[in-house]
Amino acid sequence: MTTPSAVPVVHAYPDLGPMVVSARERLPGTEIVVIPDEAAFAEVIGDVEVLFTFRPPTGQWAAADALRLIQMTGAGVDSVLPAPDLAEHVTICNAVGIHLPEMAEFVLGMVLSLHLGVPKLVDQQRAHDWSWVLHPALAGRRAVILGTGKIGAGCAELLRAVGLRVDGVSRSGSPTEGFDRVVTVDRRMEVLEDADIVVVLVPLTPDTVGLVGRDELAVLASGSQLVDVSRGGIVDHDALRWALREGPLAAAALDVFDPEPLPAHDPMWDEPNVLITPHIAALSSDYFDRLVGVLVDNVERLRDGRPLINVIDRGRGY
Ligand code: OXD
Repeated sequence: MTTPSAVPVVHAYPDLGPMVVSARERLPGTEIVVIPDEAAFAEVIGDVEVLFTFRPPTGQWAAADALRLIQMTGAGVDSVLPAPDLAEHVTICNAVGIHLPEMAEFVLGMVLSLHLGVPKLVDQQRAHDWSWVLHPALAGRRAVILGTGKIGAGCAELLRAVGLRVDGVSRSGSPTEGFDRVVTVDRRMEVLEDADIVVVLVPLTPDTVGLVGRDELAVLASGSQLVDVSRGGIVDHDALRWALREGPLAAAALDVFDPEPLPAHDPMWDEPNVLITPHIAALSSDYFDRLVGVLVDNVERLRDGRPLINVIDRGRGY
């Protein structure tokens, strides 16, 4: 390992535009260098001490001799992990803590939009069709949130505010404030059975790939809906199309895909009763400012030898 510098240089990959400008203003005395592309990444990785990034190139960590901190720009760290070639002493931090209230507002907005039949109403408007789309009250129905961390709890609070009962699924199954009931992942069928709304919020790890498949979708209540704001790969899209066409699902709002952007030929674009958004559930005009705040905080902590915030447990993957 090379000797760490007192004031680490921060490298941003790729060019994170206004965030770099803001980081320079808020970290006077710290050099912030932009790595524009993958070729440049390979050239400089040996000198990088702090990396500020969303999707870094893979397979190059063995050369990252000076690296101390990877500060991710979002909650998910699936674009880095697993990283067997990344030295153990490198800390990975995420940006959890800056997603609320906007992400919960987004989830509530999608739940209401699907419940009110907005995709169908928009189609009708385009066709100049004045037909009623009627729906029962949302209050009194039951939602299940897969993932009961900070963001899940924020979503639960808003869903409860419109009269929903909210159950949760988490790794530990521990009772969590804001949830009526929480079960472990292996008991998820107990809460999914007859659920009216499913919100997917778990991180993408080897354990969660395909977590929501045909079995999980088949037991939902007739006329149910699914909102996916997690990562592509957690909800099985073949199973989802089956559940929308032949199973109990009435509608879905999908913000995340694998790959992204969703390719133009993907059949999901044309699926009736599906709302597609371009991975924006957490984003608001304030997100980037808060994100720079997390970077600034962690760089100052690193410089002062204080504990970092939002440290990822590499074994768990979040
Ligand atoms: C995140 C995201 O990981 O927005 O935070 O996808």
